[in-house]
Amino acid sequence: VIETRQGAVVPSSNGPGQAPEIVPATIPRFQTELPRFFTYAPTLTRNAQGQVTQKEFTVRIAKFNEQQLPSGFPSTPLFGYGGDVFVRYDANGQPQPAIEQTGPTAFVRTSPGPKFEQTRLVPDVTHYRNELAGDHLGPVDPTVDWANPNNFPKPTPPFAPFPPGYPQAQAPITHTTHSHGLEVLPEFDGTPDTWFTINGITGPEYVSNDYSRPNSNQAAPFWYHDHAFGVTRLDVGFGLSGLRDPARSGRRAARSRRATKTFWASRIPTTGSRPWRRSSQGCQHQPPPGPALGVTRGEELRRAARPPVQF
Ligand SMILES: [Cu+2]
Repeated sequence: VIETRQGAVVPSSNGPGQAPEIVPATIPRFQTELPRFFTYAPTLTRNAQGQVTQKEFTVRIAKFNEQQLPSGFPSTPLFGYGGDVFVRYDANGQPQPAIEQTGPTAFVRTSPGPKFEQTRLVPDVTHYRNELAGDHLGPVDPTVDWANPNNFPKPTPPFAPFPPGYPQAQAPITHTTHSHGLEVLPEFDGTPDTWFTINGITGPEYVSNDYSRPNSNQAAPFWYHDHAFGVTRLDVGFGLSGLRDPARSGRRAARSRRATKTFWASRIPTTGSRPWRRSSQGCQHQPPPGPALGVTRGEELRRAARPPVQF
């Protein structure tokens, strides 16, 4: 017997404008299936032979609300990755994740974010758009070294409690997306000082928020997450993470399910060597895998430039 005491929401004792508090033990467990991930729908560039030579994504990061607690409870204010994704429509007309990368697309924003499904050695260009307007929802701590877009002096004791904390720290919200585990150029890796804000303030190592990446890794699930300096814990906690799947195969559905489980388990093992890959262009033989670790940046890029062999 599952005891449900839905709606056990009490007004916040933190004052007006603050989130209501819910006694954790009153939230019924095992009420909702883990969601499948949507997959970003890229714009494809093809060569004269019709082979895909580049995938282009636009990813919009913004505040939104999502039903993360069981139905009957309030939705949760979050930060989320959004973009055009492949969908199928259920009987209620609601978009659901599509397995095949064809058919209708729609804009969705989810947390965790939609999944990048990528083809090894097909580079991508991803346009990250920081649309996080207004104040951060969590307590930005300006007493640590952090992005500090307003460049205001580090506070000294006695420190202001949160809420309201320090208004100069709560807005604008800094963001950069790190692609965890991918071989990429450092300026397109979302390292902490590459952050940017909705109003054009940028970190000291910012180069561009249009990232290009070679996708040279062996087939494996990877993940992406916010990495802004000093606020990563808050931004990821508020929802900014998602999954990357850099190899397509004929067994896409099985792999998608496996990758989803892997992500939810917060464990990102490699899937090992995969010398064969079936694609819409037929079988492609992969260049021999090199060591996963210890390769130089130059070697990574040479590998990235090496085309797959068609036969
Ligand atoms: Cu990471």
